[in-house]
Amino acid sequence: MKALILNSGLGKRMGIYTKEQPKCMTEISPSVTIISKQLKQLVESGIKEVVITTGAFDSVLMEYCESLDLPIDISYVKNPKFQETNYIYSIYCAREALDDDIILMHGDLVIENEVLDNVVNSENSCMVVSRSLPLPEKDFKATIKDGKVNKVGVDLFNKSVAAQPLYKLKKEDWKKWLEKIVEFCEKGVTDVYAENALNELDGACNIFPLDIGKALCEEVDNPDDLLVATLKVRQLSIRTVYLVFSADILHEGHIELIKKAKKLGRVIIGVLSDEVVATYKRFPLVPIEERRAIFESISGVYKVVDQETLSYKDNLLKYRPDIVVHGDDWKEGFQKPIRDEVVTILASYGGRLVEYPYSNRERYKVIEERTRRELSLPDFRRARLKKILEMKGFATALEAHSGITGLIVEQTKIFSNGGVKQFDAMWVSSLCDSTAKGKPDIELVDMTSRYRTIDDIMEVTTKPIIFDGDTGGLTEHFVYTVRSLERMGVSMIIIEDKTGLKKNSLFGTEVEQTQAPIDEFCAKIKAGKEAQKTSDFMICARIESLILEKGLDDALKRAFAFVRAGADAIMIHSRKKDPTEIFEFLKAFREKDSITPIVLVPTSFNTVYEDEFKERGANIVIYANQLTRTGFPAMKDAAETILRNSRAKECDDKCMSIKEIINLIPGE
Ligand code: SPV
Ligand code: MG
Repeated sequence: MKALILNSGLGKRMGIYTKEQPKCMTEISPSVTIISKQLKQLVESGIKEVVITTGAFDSVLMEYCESLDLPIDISYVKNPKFQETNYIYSIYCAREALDDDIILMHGDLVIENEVLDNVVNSENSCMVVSRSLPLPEKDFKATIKDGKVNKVGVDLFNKSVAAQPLYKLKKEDWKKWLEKIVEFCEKGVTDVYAENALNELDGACNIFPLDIGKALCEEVDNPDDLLVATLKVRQLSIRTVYLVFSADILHEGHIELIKKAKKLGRVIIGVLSDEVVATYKRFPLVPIEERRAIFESISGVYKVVDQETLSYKDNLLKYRPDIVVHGDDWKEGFQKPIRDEVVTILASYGGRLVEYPYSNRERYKVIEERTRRELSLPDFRRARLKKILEMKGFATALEAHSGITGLIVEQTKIFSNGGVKQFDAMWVSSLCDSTAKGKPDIELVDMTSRYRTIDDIMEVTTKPIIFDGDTGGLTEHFVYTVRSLERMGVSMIIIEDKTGLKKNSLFGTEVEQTQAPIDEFCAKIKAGKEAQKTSDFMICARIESLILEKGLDDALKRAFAFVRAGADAIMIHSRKKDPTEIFEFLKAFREKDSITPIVLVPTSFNTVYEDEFKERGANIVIYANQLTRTGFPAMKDAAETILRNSRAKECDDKCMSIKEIINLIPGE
């Protein structure tokens, strides 16, 4: 595709401005001329070749254009009869160089970037028109017939629309028009508009009207026009464009979007906070400070601001951008409510939304996959639980006891209010790990086997892991466990203050269980803390006083002692349905310690919502066994159904489809 810019005219009505140079060299903003703006816009639209027709001051123009040093190949064709002919003859002179799709424009047009882009990207031949503007007195008007531009002229006042001499002409359409131009000129008709030749084709050129509304595309014929154009260019230059990035990986799709946004005005980038990204997408690899710095370093980005919510509302009301730019991928799916809100807010103050096709889905998937792999590496994974707690102050974990249950914790998301909700971490429960192996929860499944479970989960997931370490075993063994888990990338071990044969806490006092003496358990915690190599790994002390009905005071005494011994967190357990004793513990503990994270396992006291636990001072809520307790009854039911029916058909409705299974497992 080539551009043809017509600059042979004398521009006499411009007075002093055209005394020593052609009209297109008139400045419309400091150091920007009409032609420099046009050429830069063409370069940015991807045009590589331009033909400029010249006339008066041709060498001044040529020298000027070359001095701009733009990456575009310019050829100049002089109309030797520029004094007595119109631009139809200039085109005739340049005809040999025009065997291509053509962007045809007058050299005195001041055009808004978006308009030129739309013309260049038009699939059909088109001419810029505006149904929103009044018919201009002196400029072109066009009549439309059968959806196409039929006639163009300055005298068409009936049933016409305002039009500007900016066209895209597909080669086959342009050929027809050019042949007519040649015909006119060879007959000696050279003092008319090129459009007079077009009008003889009566719509056969297939030029479609491209309605630009009130966007800027105006000819500068006299100093008044110049003043208006200058003001409009100034207004456009201070127009603000807002776009938000949720991802921490910058790929060419984002850069493309920023480039497009820059053409619309001053770019303000909203960077989603780490918390929002972690909650709604996945944990960000690059923290907000660095993401902010990356965007700030992109040339042409006017301002970078934080966006603390997925909703744009606060920032739209604060910065009132003229335009919001986004890929068109949010028209459907979970982001739609966010988009709807943006549209409503923009409409409330006269802003508008510009959407571009989201074309990098596949590429993005590849990069995202690479990122996920990085997130699953031990150092990244281990540190993440602490980071989530620092960031949000609260995390949820769901039990996983195998690769597939790990994938369920990893991938399960629900979409609501334009956001996504998902679990932050995984709990490798001793109860569920033992149950999956058909064994009782009495520390019978040895560490090697437990590590195998962790490895299976880790191989296919990225979320941080909280490991149920039972009693931690002998202190001499515990230090090795700590180092092994830390090396694997586990984030936290929880050990309970029991000694002897451990039984599951939910048995309570129905079975014999012995609580470890405080000093003995403190020594174990201390040894564990000394054994670990990084500061990321956490040892959480679990207090069984309420389970064993030893009372709140005993629980608190132990909690403070364990914290003093170095515990990074405290888990308080209860098997009562009523959460009162848990609430009492939270209150009393928080009165003295506002920092140490508190972990809860609300299997019995399960009527309380996460928000309430959080408000009362808890930091991690573990759903400790729900996948196991829902999964195995379903399997048992399937087995009985097959036995009852002597075939599997009756099971069908209870089964996940093979397709769903395949989709659950990445890379299948
Ligand atoms: C587990 O999930 O193994 C636990 C929590 O230790 S509980 O079963 O409630 O004791
Ligand atoms: Mg357990």
